[in-house]
Amino acid sequence: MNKKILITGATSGFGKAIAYKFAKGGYDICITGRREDRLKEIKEEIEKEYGVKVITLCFDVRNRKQVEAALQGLKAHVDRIDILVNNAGLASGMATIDEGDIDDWEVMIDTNLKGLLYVTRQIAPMMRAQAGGHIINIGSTAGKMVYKNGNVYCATKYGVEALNQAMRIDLLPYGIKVTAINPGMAETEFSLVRFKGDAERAKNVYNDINPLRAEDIADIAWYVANLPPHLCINDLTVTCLTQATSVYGIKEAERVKPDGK
Ligand code: NDP
Ligand code: 8X3
Repeated sequence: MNKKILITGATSGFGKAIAYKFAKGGYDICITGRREDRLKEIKEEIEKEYGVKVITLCFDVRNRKQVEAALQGLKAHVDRIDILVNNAGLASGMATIDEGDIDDWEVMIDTNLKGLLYVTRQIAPMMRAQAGGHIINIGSTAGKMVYKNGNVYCATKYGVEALNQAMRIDLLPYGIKVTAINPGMAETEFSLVRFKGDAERAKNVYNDINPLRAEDIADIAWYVANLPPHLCINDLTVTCLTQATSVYGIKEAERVKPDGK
């Protein structure tokens, strides 16, 4: 029987790439998100390409009742979940604390923290009962160091960092691995969402930095999920070559190349 992975926020970016990576590796997949058309498209493509089973669950992670109903329903169809990837998340806006839009703050807190908790609260008991499993939390370099105008987004990712540690402690007796993957700048739909559809501003974020790609994070998720049973990577931070921290980076043009240019 194939292993099973549940990935939240799999309609684009990291989540989608992780779905394809694990499907290719022979996992049955459960993908979630709010955009049902995309979920259906991905399901069709993965089933055709890799012959594994794909379950789609369309819900908003901010809505506790929707999360509970969808994941209770899932439990009626699958006997176990081997891996949960808590990935669904976003940044909304960028502003100083005195000018920030409170609606943006609520969206980020409700999605990145409360949504992650609602999902985990449904799946952790299942993993406890099966005495094993792996929770992979997608944090960020923004949860390691605060940057200007990042205030509330950073706070949510610091929260994910705290929850990642807490989950590992709480779930230790049940052989459940808990890993945070903390990416730096990655070109997905992240900035398009943050800047509310302003494609030019979003594109500009990644100008001449050779950013991380969604597939890089999928490769890392595959690596951390396929270590020997007695090993658990607790916390992994990854940036592109032009980024040192969430506040310091350079352009590709500034990087000294092996030929001295
Ligand atoms: P994308 O915008 O490409 O993907 C975000 C995913 O989250 C989408 O599938 C979206 O699905 C889902 N999502 C967002 N809000 C909700 C919601 N309320 N309910 C259900 N699903 C939701 O961005 P990324 O792939 O880059 O982001 C994935 C994670 O990685 C996020 O947690 C982000 O904070 C984190 N991250 C991103 C970095 C980057 O630079 N790109 C770096 C570090 C961390 P849908 O819209 O269909 O609901
Ligand atoms: C996303 C990376 O640097 O835009 O978490 O906050 S950053």
